[in-house]
Amino acid sequence: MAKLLLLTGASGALGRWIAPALAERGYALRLSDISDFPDPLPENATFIRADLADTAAVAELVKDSSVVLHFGGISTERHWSDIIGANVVGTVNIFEAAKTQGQRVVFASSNHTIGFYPRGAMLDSTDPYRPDGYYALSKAWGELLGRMMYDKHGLESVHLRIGSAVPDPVETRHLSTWFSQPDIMRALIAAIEAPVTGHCVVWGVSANAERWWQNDDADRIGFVPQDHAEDHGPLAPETDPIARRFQGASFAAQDFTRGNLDDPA
Ligand code: NAI
Ligand code: 15L
Repeated sequence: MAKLLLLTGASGALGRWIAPALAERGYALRLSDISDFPDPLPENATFIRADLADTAAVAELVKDSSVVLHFGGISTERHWSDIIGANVVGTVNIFEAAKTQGQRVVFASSNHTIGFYPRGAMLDSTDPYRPDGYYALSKAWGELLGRMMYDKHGLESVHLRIGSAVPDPVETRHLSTWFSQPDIMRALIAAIEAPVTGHCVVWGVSANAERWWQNDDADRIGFVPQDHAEDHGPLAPETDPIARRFQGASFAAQDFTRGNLDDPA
């Protein structure tokens, strides 16, 4: 029988193309979001509207699924009080519900967990967090929650630290951060189908020549990216000097008030 995947954030930019792509590969889908799914439902898919901050509703969503793909939540920098409910409480609700039946969680984490590293710095997935805002902190929280859930309860999770998941690269930074749609599907299938994952952190980035990220747990799930941002060009340069300096770009630049950039890191 086909695996039943729960996909949160199904009505979002990524959810709307991940859902039909997973359906085409034969998975049964339980889609969920706080907003209605705007497209015709893919084959073998149902949709349940729910707020991730609603503990009981999330428990029902997760129940009897095979794997949870947790893509729901706020996906940009916002006031911390908005982020707490959807991203912090919401992600606890997902992991606590998964703990009951032992579903693996695939978490849509973000490059913004390390957004305050300078551009060009080559990072391993084990390098210390340098979150570039409250959104980024909520993603670091999700990764650490997964770490604790595995160490304490043996609950598996795969944390995809996604760079820029856009159909085509459109700015210079994307030469480093782009994550193509086919590569996202490769990563998701690997995360769903790997016999064992433990807790792992995998850079969600294509095989870009100028990528800044290396040495992660991709081998453990058998994910090999194949696409290259440099095949798409030329790309527009960014103008904001703060954004240009940091890996997290505009997220790092938002509400940036540190005066002297020459102070110690
Ligand atoms: P998006 O903002 O288009 O989709 C997120 C979805 O979550 C929306 O449909 C929204 O209605 C839903 N949502 C928000 N609050 C909710 C709540 N309280 N309860 C239930 N659903 C709620 O974002 P996108 O681009 O599709 O990203 C999907 C995931 O991947 C997000 O978690 C994002 O942080 C992560 N990600 C995306 C990247 C990208 O390049 N698109 C890069 C890094 C991470
Ligand atoms: C993210 O985490 C955001 O959700 C997405 O909208 C992009 O801005 C992406 O990072 C990025 O860094 O390009």
